[in-house]
Amino acid sequence: MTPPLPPGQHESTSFPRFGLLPFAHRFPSVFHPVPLRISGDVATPVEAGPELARLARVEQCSDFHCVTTWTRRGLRWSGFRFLDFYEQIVVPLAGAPPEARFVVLRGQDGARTSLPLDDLLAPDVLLADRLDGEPLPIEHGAPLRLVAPAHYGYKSVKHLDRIELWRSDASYRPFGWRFMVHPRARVAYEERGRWVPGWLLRRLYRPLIRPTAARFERAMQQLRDAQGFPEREPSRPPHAAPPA
Ligand SMILES: Nc1nc2c(c(=O)[nH]1)N[C@H]1C(S)=C(S)[C@@H](COP(=O)(O)O)O[C@H]1N2
Ligand SMILES: [Mo]
Repeated sequence: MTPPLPPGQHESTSFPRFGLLPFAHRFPSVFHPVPLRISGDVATPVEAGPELARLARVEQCSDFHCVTTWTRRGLRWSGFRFLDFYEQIVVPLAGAPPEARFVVLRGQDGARTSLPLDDLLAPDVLLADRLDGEPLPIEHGAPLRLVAPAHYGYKSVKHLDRIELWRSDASYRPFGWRFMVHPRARVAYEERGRWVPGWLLRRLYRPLIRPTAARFERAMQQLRDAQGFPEREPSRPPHAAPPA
């Protein structure tokens, strides 16, 4: 039996390309795997490229909950646990301080968000590069995205290329209106936004779903038309390690 949906969510039959409107027409500059830059309060800022591919690959089926109330159930992601990435790359290579508490995640399109480090170390948080048995499409965050199933979709940054570890959130400026951004955004607690209750945001957001999805799809179609995109690089597996 499928478990009930979280409070205020309804099941979507499609999985639309989605986000805040300013990002509809922004795309990553690089679609093939890019190194993940790790910086902030670390001893040595580093880039993780082939190191990522050496982590244990995991497959995971999870539901995806957008804050505007649509949920896409049973997406089959493949990638690497953030926990493994943290323990095997960030701590030893970048020298993350034991007091690091706060993580800023940035996408190639300029999108950014943050989460407490503890939330990211949950075993179901992935750095995903595949979806439903295929390389991650541009629509859904190529070449690499975060997948944090217990959090609203706006924490799952697409086109991820930078991660910053910080001791505090002192200098972080979230994108968008403050009321729309909850520091944790846990779906189970309906932490849709800050100050404004979840049940009220449901009503404000629902009418925006269709026009937003339509805008994102139009922008994607324009990119396909303009570039003959997306054309994948057939010979190159995502995050392939260089030949030994
Ligand atoms: N880089 C980037 N990441 C992003 C967004 C975005 O616009 N740009 N939108 C967020 C929001 S609000 C949602 S609901 C999901 C949508 O993911 P999808 O486009 O794969 O459905 O991505 C999140 N991550
Ligand atoms: Mo969203």
